[in-house]
Amino acid sequence: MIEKVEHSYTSNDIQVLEGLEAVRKRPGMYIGSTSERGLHHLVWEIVDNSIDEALAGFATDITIKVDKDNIVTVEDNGRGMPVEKHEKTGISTVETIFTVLHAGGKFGGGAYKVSGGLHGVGASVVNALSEFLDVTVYKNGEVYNMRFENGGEAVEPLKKIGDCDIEKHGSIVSFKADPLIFKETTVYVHDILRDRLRQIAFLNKGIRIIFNDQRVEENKQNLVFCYEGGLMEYVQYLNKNKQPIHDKIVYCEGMEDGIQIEVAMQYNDGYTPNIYSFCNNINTHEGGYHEDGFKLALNRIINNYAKENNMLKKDDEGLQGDDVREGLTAIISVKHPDPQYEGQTKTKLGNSEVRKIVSNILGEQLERFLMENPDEAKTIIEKSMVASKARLAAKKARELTRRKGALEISSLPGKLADCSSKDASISEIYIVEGDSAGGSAKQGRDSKFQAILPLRGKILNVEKARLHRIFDNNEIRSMITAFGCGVGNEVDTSKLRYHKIVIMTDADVDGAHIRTLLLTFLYRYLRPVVEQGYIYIAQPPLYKVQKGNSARYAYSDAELNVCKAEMGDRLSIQRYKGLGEMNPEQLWETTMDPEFRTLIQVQIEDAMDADLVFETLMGDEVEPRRNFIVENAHFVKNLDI
Ligand code: 28F
Repeated sequence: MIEKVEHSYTSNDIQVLEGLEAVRKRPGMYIGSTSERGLHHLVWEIVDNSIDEALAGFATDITIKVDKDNIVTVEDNGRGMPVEKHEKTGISTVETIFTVLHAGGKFGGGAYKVSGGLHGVGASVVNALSEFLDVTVYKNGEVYNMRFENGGEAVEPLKKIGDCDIEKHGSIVSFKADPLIFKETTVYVHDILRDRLRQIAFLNKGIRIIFNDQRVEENKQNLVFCYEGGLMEYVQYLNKNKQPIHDKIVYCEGMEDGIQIEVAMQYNDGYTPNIYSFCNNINTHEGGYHEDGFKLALNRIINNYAKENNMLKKDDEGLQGDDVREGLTAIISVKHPDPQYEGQTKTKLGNSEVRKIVSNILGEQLERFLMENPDEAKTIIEKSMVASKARLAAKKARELTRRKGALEISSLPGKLADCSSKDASISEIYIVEGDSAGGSAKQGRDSKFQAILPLRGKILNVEKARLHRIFDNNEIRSMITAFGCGVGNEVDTSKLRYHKIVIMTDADVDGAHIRTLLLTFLYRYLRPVVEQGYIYIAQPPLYKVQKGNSARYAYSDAELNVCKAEMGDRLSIQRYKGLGEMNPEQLWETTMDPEFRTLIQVQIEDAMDADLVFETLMGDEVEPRRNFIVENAHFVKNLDI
């Protein structure tokens, strides 16, 4: 739990900065975008305030309700927002919170905002972008209410509307996103809300989060997320489709210089590490000093333990980072009063003091864990030693055969039909399933900017292979060389040779499987390329509908029905079973021509859920896999129509 805040906010803490018109003029500046993502941001802004109130020790329950009209209501049982007149603004504090930008955020006297999105801009932004916003406060036996309309205009000042039980206290905010601002959509996605609310609950143990979505079937309307075990339960959840190799989860927490840290970890029998870090409940995809501190401590303690227990020789070069992280699922969560975010997507924690704090606290507690749990210690060290041996053996084998590693290959793969342009920003590479489709694509393409790389059959399931083996796979080596941006820790997207990497597979189950294998590989080994939006999925048509000399293509069953309705009777309908059934012209027309094609940009909204998704698809569990292919694809989004 975060330190209880001794300082009580006074109404003076809010600084008056600028008006809400600025927000409506340039919403992207405040919430990133006005797409689906920006829309959800509204919810997170309000929920964050409730989370802060809970982390300050005053609220235990938070309810998020979405009704049939996509009106969102957030309620907490905290102290209730202050209702008295604010000294600087001369209006009530409630009104100030909802009409003055940058109200909220940091305050002196030891109180600080811990949760908060990348923008962390507060409730006034939500008000500015809402058709209406209604706030109710329960405090000191009294009920207050205020309503805003048309992007934050106060209907009337805050007023007392009644009395309540003296024991009741808290805040309720209802709002409706303004369709004039959110032109694409004002419909919330159940899965996005559910996944993030669950994650918030894992990251803040003990807080009860109730998600009430009135748009879904009645018996599924109420979800309650509350995890007394916090990160410990999070790790269990992430490992649920895997085979853990020890039961007891390593858990540690501590606080130094006002910085709170919490770590949980457990090894499974797989090879890939799954390490996720957070600062103030935000996923720090790009890592940073908390992750560095974690890695340092893990390395140091495991090596020390192995040497002290004579599992490693004293003069042995020891276990390396990759060895001790093989098959490790870990969550590192820090809460920092003044976080600095860096990196390309501002998701890298830049506070250098955090490294030492995490390394010290984790080091001490991990050491104790290993001493107190010799069986788990033995299992963990043995796994790292096997990884180390495999790494050394692979290295030796490579040296012996003098085979060059994937990174050192200088010439492009033979199967690649490259484009003539050297300008990466306009260049595209199609990864095509099978030689025959590859042939059509080569003939049909515009060779100025479109390159084709045919892959033969199924590519290696990297989820099931050790790091060093994946580079022996020809298809994977071809891709790495063609892309030109390196692999793994060395990825440099400025060297990417194509700014669109398009996966083009058949529209059947096998095609979906190959696509998943490719995405898994890209996600594991070229993550920045995925995160920065360079990966696309081509959409070949499912049907050709012909009547006399005129033909149309349908990309879904719904479109087929439209074609049928519009084109009348006596149609010949051809169902495409594979790309190979299209001739080069058809492939160009329907799937590759930038004027007409549909590309789906792969967006990993949340690396963690994507990982679960991949895990579900690729793991040993058969049942969850089938469910995914039909139901979920919300990490992909429509782009280029
Ligand atoms: C549904 C969304 O926004 N809950 C909130 C509080 C409680 C206090 C507070 C909020 C005062 C000067 C900012 C109460 N009593 N839920 C919420 N609960 N804000 S927002 O204070 C706001 C500060 O500027 C609160 C004593 N101290 C703080």
